[in-house]
Amino acid sequence: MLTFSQRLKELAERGRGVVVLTGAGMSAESGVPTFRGKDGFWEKESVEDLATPWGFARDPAKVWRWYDERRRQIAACRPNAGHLSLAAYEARCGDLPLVTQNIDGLHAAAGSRRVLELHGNIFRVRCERDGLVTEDRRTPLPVIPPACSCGGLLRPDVVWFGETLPARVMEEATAAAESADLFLVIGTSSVVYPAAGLPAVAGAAGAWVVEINPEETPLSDQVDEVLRGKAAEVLPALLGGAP
Ligand code: BV8
Repeated sequence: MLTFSQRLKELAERGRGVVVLTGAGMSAESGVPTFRGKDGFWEKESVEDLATPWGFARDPAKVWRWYDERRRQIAACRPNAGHLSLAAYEARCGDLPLVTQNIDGLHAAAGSRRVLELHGNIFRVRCERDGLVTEDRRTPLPVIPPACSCGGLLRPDVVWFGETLPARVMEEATAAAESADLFLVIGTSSVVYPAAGLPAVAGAAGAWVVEINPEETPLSDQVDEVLRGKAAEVLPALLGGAP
């Protein structure tokens, strides 16, 4: 049985100055595979080949086959009770900066409005030639690798290893962490930077930092409170469910 500290209950009840950071574990109960851990992507695939600009330059078709399969998987997934709880909580509180490392779009699909996508979105594509970014939800893709109308090669509009995060989004996420009273870290292994550095920014600025994860992570012994459970179970218990 999960228990919440008095401090957490009061901060969650107050509903002001709450900031959320999510990772792949947030979408696990929607059926989206995570990256690390049992059956994780990185168990079967090489990060270097699939989630880096040099891997894409070397073999764009191979990278696109991987993303096309992930797009197909994610297109069949729906927001879970955790996503819906966060969206309902934002509607009640009026504002909830929701920083996510996820590229699946499930927070927005659940109705969350202020979603800060640090690592981009798997249903957006960007032209390597003219930089044009467009939404593309075709699954499967008709041609691999897909081409822009200008003839340039399209790439997923996501942030790969070795690429910098969108500056404005990262600035907004950092500012939110710096002014948080309560910082919820949900479903992330906390190993990928700079996203994994945000809980320390929030803690240094005085936030009560809470990890929601069924497993231990490198962050576990640095936070103020650990809720050892699944996002779709803990969040409705802590923040209330969807209406
Ligand atoms: C950068 C998008 C500046 C693509 C991703 C060498 C060269 C260059 C950079 C580096 C380098 N060495 C290190 C770095 C920095 C690097 C980094 O941090 N590497 C790590 C691995 C050491 N970072 C970068 O490269 C970043 N850019 O630093 O730019 C720069 C530039 C040039 C040179 C130097 C520096 C860019 C990082 C972004 C990479 N893109 N994804 C795609 O998705 O296809 S990262 C990828 O990992 C996803 O975004 C994912 O979200 C992210 C983190 O993983 P998690 O979300 O935490 O998922 P994971 O599976 O790991 O964990 C799931 C967790 O959920 C687990 O803890 C599990 O217990 C829990 N869970 C499971 N079920 C549930 C649950 N929790 C709750 N409920 C459940 N039901």
